[in-house]
This record gives sequence, structure tokens and C-alpha cells, in this order.
Amino acid sequence: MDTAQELNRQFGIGGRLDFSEDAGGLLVAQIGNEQATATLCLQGAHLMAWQPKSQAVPVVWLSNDAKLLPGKSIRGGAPVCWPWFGAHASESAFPAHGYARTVPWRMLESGSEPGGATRLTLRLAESDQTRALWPHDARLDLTVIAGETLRMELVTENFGAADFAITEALHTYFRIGDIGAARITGLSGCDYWDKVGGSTLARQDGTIRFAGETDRVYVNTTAECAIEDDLLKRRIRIAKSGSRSTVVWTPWTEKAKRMGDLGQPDGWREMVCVESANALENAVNVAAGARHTLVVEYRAEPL
Ligand code: TA6
Repeated sequence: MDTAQELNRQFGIGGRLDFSEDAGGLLVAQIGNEQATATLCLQGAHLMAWQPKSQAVPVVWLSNDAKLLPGKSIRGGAPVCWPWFGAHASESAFPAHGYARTVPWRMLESGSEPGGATRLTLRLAESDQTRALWPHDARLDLTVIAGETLRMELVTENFGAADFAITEALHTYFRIGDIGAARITGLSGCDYWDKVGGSTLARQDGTIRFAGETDRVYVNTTAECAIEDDLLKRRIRIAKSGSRSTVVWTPWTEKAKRMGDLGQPDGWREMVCVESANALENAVNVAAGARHTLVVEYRAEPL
């Protein structure tokens, strides 16, 4: 088991990347460079915070009720949903959104990019527990590059002799001023599965605005999209590759109340999820010996 001291010895970057153990016993990486600050929990390789120096308000949202507990998902940040997105196809007792976000990951590498951004690469630590849920010869690595932009590269490698299929997402929670003053552009004309009250197929006509619970899986789209925020007067650009689905989610009042961990009184109003994914019919077949990479790049700019 890694300790913060051992991680600092191997991967720390004086004053720019520091590992510590939080009160709940989870290991956390703290990034601070000329361009940004960021925080990542090694359990789940879970990016919890990112704030470029150009932004007075964080770009990635973390619930005030977020708890760092062994084996539990963290509410907010950029959860890694893998090797399935949503409910397991056949085992209702299996964890929603897979197990990657609730198991330990190991540091592989760290460094500083030429422009000053900080880079970490982590690998999911397979175990009897994970193999019991998903018996395939797979490796999962995440590289995070935190600077004026935030880049994340999720790499699935199949080192076995048989193909396997995955669904996945970087399930990122973005900080907005208020859900009523935010909209999403870039997905007009895309088909989506509306998950609210069942699952119906529809087509997006124009900009996405929010007036209630919204839970949509846009499929067969590689489009860049953007969150436009009239309150914080900023646009968050969400570019991606290796992803053919984009999920847009706000729980709204009733679901937020049932979930109970989105921050009081209405913490849910200050976030929206835009998730770069491969979900539903966009499942990815990873051939034996092959690898698949999903990449996102976020940038905040004035609106
Ligand atoms: O991506 C949207 C969604 O699938 C919603 O349906 C909601 O369940 C959300 O993810 C949060 O899921 P979680 O398992 O993190 O509570």
C-alpha cells in the first residue's frame, strides 16, 4: 500500500505536486502550478477540483457534501465510469457506472509539461474484487494534465486473447452560476436517449436549456460542445476524441432531494454534468491486444 511519504519521494514535484492522506485515509494529490490548481483522489483516479488561475471560480464542481470514504464514490469532480456506464446490463446488484471510481489506483508517472502544466498518470489496481465483477485481461490508465486547460486521457488496454466490450464516461461536474442561466451549445441535430421517465429517442433542436430534470445520452456524436454561463460570464469548451456519446445531466429539485449529497440548500443549481462517454449503442469493442483511448480537453474563456 502506498503512503503519502513514499508517493512524494517517487512522484512529488516540489511545490507543484504533493501527496497527502486525508482524514478518511484516502491518498490525495494536490497540484499547484503557474497556470492552475487541481486536486485528485487516488481512489478512482478521481479529479476533484480544477481551477485555472484565469478563473475566479472553480471550473470543476465538488459537492459541499462530498465525502472521501474507502470504496465510496465522490460526489462531483470527474468520476471515471468504467467498464460500464449506468446500470450493469444484467447484474442489478453491481455498482452503477462500474467499479473504476471506487477502487484504488496506483501512480505510474508524474512530470511537468513544457508550458508548466502538471501531468500525472495512474493505473487501476486490478484485484480479485474487480475480476469478480469483470473477468477480463484489461488495464486502465488515466493521464491528467492540469494547466490553463484540463486534459484527461482514459486508456483501456486489452492484453488478453479475447475481445471485450466496454461502455465508459468521464462523468464531469462543471461549476456554473445557476442552472437557470446556463445553456449548452454544440449538440443541435444530435439524437439522444431521454432517460427521464423511461427511455425515448429524440433529436436536439438548437441550444439545450434547463427547466427540469434532464438526463440525456446524446449518441453517435463526436462534437465539441460548450457550457455558456450568463451569470459567471464564461464559456467552458468541452472537446473530446475517442468518444461517440455525450451525456447531459441535471437532477433538478426532486432527484437532488432524494440524492441528498449535492450540497445545501440547492447545491445542484450550481452544477451541470457534461460527460464525454461511449454509452448505449456506442459501446466500444476492444480487440485482443488492442487499446482504446477516450480524451477530453476543457478550457474556460470569457463569454
Ligand atoms: O450520467 C447521469 C447519471 O447516470 C444520472 O442518471 C445519475 O444517476 C448520475 O449519473 C449520478 O449517478 P451516481 O451513480 O454517481 O449517483
